[in-house]
Amino acid sequence: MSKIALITGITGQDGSYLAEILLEKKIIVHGLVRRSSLIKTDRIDNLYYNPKYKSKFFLHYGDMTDGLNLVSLVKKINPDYIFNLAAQSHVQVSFETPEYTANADGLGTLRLLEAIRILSKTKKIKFYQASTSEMFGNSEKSLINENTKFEPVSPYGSAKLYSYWITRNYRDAYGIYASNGILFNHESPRRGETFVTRKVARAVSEIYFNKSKYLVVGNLNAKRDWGHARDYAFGMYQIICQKKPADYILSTGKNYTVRKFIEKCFKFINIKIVWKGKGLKEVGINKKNKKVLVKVGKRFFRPNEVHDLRGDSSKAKKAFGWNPNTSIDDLIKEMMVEELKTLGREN
Ligand code: NAP
Ligand code: G4F
Repeated sequence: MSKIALITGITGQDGSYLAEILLEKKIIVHGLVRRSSLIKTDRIDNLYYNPKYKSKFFLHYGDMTDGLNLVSLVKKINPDYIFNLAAQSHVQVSFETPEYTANADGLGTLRLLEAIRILSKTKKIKFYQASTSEMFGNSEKSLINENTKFEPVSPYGSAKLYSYWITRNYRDAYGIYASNGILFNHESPRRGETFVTRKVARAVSEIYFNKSKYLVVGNLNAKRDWGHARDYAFGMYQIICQKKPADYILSTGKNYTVRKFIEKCFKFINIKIVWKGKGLKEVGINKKNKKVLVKVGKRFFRPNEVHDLRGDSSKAKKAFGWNPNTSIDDLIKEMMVEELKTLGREN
């Protein structure tokens, strides 16, 4: 008998990669999709309309803020695995919608865990929670591991920390197989367009095609540990395959500033950026023709910021051999090639 998985957040970046991996592993995949006035299944249409997966891939309307809906879906689908990836996942937006973020990202997890408990599935269903490096805030200046203190500095980080703990609580109290993957930033051509890597790749490609004059960003000096979403989705699958539930960090162990990421994307189109000025007046200039290609905009700064994130994933490496296979340069290459291809087609 094939195993059955339910993925919340299946229409997102990670959900789409995870669905591909599970289907390849012959697992039947059910996904939770929010109803909206526009159809937003672009990232999974290749699976949904693939005849190969006709009786293996199913979508259901639902929402993390609707507990009755979650209980009835868990009952109907009767999954072996639940991957809880659904979230309002944008940190800056969480400052503007803190209550909604707490509801979807925090209480949503509780609703799913309660569904497992109420339906007496505590011995059947394995649960994966999409936890985040954002929960650490600025508590550690060097390498972060599973024992590092949590000190979130955003409504998003705080809501996710509640989910992290409620996952552990249900594991300890009810014996549910429930694990946290504490993932550092991971990107891809499928990344949402308002996250910094995709925004930069897109803007640099637009500049290449003369569709845009310059890029406007916020904090150039924030450092992130950026990996590839495909590698991290495989790590999620590996985490849920372990004999015993536990919490694991997935990260590359290397980090770069937003500034460096921008320089690397411009380098891909043979432009060298030099920086001039300070703070909001700082600009990135094309060394060759002195044109301003990067500006700093106040609106992209957050009320509070995580300055520096770098993770130690040695626990995952030791337990199941997980490795972030994609270097930052290969990640940028893939994102830039995809962006240039898409814009080239539109030209
Ligand atoms: P994403 O692209 O923003 O996808 C989020 C998904 O959640 C989308 O499918 C979205 O649906 C869905 N969703 C949002 N609110 C919902 C609600 N109320 N009910 C049902 N579904 C809802 O995020 P991602 O990058 O794939 O990340 C996946 C998960 O990992 C998230 O929980 C995120 O917080 C966490 N995480 C991400 C990273 C990272 O670097 N990517 C790092 C650590 C943790 P729509 O398509 O309808 O918007
Ligand atoms: O790409 P970002 O918006 O990602 P952020 O805030 O690190 O959050 C992502 O990673 C978390 C894991 O640590 C996930 F949990 C979360 O769901 C999400 O996937 O911003 C990265 C950095 C920040 O320091 C931000 O201030 O880039 C800085 N930044 C500078 N200019 C910008 C911009 N971020 C965005 N989104 N847009 C800018 O123009």
